[in-house]
Amino acid sequence: MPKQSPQPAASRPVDKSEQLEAYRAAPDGSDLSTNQGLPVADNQNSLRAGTRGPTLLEDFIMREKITHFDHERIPERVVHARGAAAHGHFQAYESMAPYTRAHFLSDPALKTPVFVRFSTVGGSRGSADTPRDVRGFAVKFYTQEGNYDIVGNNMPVFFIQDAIKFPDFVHAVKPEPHNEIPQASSAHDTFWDFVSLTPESAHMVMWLMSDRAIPKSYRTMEGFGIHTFRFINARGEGRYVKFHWKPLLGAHSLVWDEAQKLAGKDPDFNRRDLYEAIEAGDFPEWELGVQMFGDEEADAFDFDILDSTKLIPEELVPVKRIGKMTLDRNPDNYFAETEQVAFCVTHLVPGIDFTNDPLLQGRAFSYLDTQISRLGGPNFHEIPINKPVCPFSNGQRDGMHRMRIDTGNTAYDPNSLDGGAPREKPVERGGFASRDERVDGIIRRVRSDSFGDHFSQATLFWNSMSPVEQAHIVSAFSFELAKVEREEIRTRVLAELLANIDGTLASGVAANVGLSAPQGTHANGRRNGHGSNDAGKKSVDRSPALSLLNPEIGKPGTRTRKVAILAAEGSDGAGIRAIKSALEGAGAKGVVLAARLGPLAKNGSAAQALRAEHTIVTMPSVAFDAVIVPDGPGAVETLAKDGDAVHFIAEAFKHAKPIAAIGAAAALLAQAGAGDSVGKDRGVIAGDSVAAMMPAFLDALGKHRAWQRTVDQVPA
Ligand code: HDE
Repeated sequence: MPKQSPQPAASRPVDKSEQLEAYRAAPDGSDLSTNQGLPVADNQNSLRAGTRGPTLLEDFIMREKITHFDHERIPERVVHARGAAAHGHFQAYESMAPYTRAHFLSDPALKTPVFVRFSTVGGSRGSADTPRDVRGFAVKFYTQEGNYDIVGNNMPVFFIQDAIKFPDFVHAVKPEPHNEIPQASSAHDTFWDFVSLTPESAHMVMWLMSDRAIPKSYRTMEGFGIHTFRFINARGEGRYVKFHWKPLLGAHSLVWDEAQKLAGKDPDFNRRDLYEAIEAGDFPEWELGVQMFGDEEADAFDFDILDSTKLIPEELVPVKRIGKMTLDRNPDNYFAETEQVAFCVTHLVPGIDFTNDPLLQGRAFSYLDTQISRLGGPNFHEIPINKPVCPFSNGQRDGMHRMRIDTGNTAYDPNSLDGGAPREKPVERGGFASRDERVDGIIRRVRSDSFGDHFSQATLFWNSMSPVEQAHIVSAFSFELAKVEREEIRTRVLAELLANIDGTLASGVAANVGLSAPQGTHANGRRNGHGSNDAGKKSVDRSPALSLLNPEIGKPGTRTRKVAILAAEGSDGAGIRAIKSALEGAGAKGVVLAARLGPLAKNGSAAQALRAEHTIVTMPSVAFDAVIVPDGPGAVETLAKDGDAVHFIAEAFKHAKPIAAIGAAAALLAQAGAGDSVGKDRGVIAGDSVAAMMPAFLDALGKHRAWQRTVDQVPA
């Protein structure tokens, strides 16, 4: 018998970047070769019989190259196909040991590497970043006890309560099967058909029609684990937990017209923003928050904590911020990392466990299963981006693309030949144990009565919105339903969903889609009746934490804002410099745009050294947070005659963005239809000098948008 060799697993935890280093291949000036290392002398011509003759099958060099190319694609994710990702780390603020034995949450000195993938849900891999959609927010923690994934979204609830409905929901929202239209949009018959027949979707549909569905940036999105999970401490004591990610820049959204235009003008808008922010050293940061509660509190809520169509209002259980995640490194290779990363809700660490949420239970099956077809077999954990940084060892062997060369001849447990290794690790020494939970019941297909209230929280969401956000929700429903071809579906959405949520919402949308406002069937699917609070159950009528206009959520701030400076030959160079430095001082960035690239003046003036960094048509107003037009002899006249420049300002006005003009440039405000708003606290500022205009401009910039502006009459 050959001598037994030790298990080959790494013997110590490693840094994730250090681990990936072993796989990185930078161009090193080496000679061109085949995958077998054969040096290639001619990469321009295939092997031919005669100069004008047929190509020979014998040309194995060409065949290897084309065969590899033919297989360059893997199946895209069935949902969340379009995404962008980044590396970073997580650090706890304090030890969470009283609540969970998860090691990565136990020590504030510990930096745990993370890889985070943001995504849209409905669109295919090549679709745009900004459709109205849910965003995925999936975090992989490479902990020293194995990989832990929080596979969440940017909304705290979901469309359905039971995993068995997921294929139905996804088939309804995806492009229709007969013509594969529309791409990345819920504005079509099958989606609204399904949700109008599925009252449990009411709450999530409200989120989808809200501004949360068009985030300005991945960096300004909240994230949610959605389901109720469980923390378990070293004494085996459990409590429920909901996970939240709170962006330090605050949560901000686009406006719908802007989102649609971006889908054409810069389909990579969110992905580019994430990439560029990290390259610029503006590292995105989120705090991890937890809502923790016990069985008694869970029983006191007027909803079931196992129902993923419900959230726990922060006013009932506050969010405790327990640590910070910073994303500080872009992937080296999109395919190797962002495409091949495999998140699974079953990637747990000791101290964190599931609950019986029927949606989560189904997910616990789905994620591993999907990776097997997407990544071609059961060994996807060996792909560098998926590989744990801690040692791992077991008797699993072989399969497609096995990388690890297991030596020795024991792939079974128990064994005596390899000294019994690898051995189980008892719970006391850190082994994972599933929760102890008593379950009594009859096996049957059933939905708990406690899941029956489908409308109270949809109404809560509506009531928690500011008037501006409510107006956006009415517009969003109206837009989507106006795209629904069948009137009976529109009617059903109004009667079965909206009228049961709020009468003003229903009548507002009905008027826009040419239907009369129906009466709701309130008794159906609302447990307590609107706003009431019977049976001593805990609930709230409003949750300020749900509104983006709450300064705690949509935090004011100028950091990393991008401001267009519209210039032309003759623009005041000193003024532009002053604008740029004032913006930099506020952590924002000014970008000079003109009709043409290059110097802004022929000679002599201060503007000569200034160059247009982009042209007005390649960087449209939708790509910026705000716009400033500097003064300058001749420049203002040039801009006034440039339709693209005037449209730029008008569009920024339409999208409620801060606008400032200096000196004679104020005339452009009037030309763009923004003149009446000057000096009326509507984010339109005119000043004689940069110094005079800047404080009011920065204040408006920090507030994200000037919602107090009326823009309905402004052409889009
Ligand atoms: Fe997913 N989901 N999902 N999902 N999900 C996938 O896994 C699934 C659900 C979420 O960036 C798939 O690797 C089922 C809720 C994110 O790679 C698949 C159900 C939430 C991502 C899958 C749900 C999510 C996925 C497709 C109902 C928020 C992207 C490709 C029971 C908490 C992760 C893949 C990434 C991806 C199944 C519902 C979030 C098919 C069956 C609820 C962020 O396994």
